[in-house]
Amino acid sequence: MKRTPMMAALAATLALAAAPAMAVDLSEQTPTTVKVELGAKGGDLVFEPNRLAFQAGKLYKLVVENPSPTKHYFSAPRFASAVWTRKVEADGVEIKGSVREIEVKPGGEAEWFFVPVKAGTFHLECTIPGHADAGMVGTIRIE
Ligand SMILES: [Cu+2]
Repeated sequence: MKRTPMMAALAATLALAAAPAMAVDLSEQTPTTVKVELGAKGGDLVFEPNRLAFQAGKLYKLVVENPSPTKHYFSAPRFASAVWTRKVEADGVEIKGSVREIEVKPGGEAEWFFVPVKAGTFHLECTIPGHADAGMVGTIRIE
């Protein structure tokens, strides 16, 4: 059978459609950077922002900063188990594997690289006694 231009175009389209599935490596995407602050300079016990949203399947770099005078935790265990963690970087150290919560000292910063894998709404809080009650809570959504 003679190969018509239409068939060639169809073959090219099928090859294009198949290519992403064959080449996919979600961990090698360019990350989307999202920043969250733990506490405020003046000492307010808040997450800024206190609502975060991510899309499943995309690579993120979550920059967790602490501009406040005391240490805080970014604690969201259910969220942590709904993402695939590539690594966490802090102070020249790189940690691979799953993460449950991140402690950030005053003036400190950590970078959490992950790909959300499960949709849902998750609770975020600082686990230092009294901080969640004072308002250090948030919501994370994966869509
Ligand atoms: Cu706190």
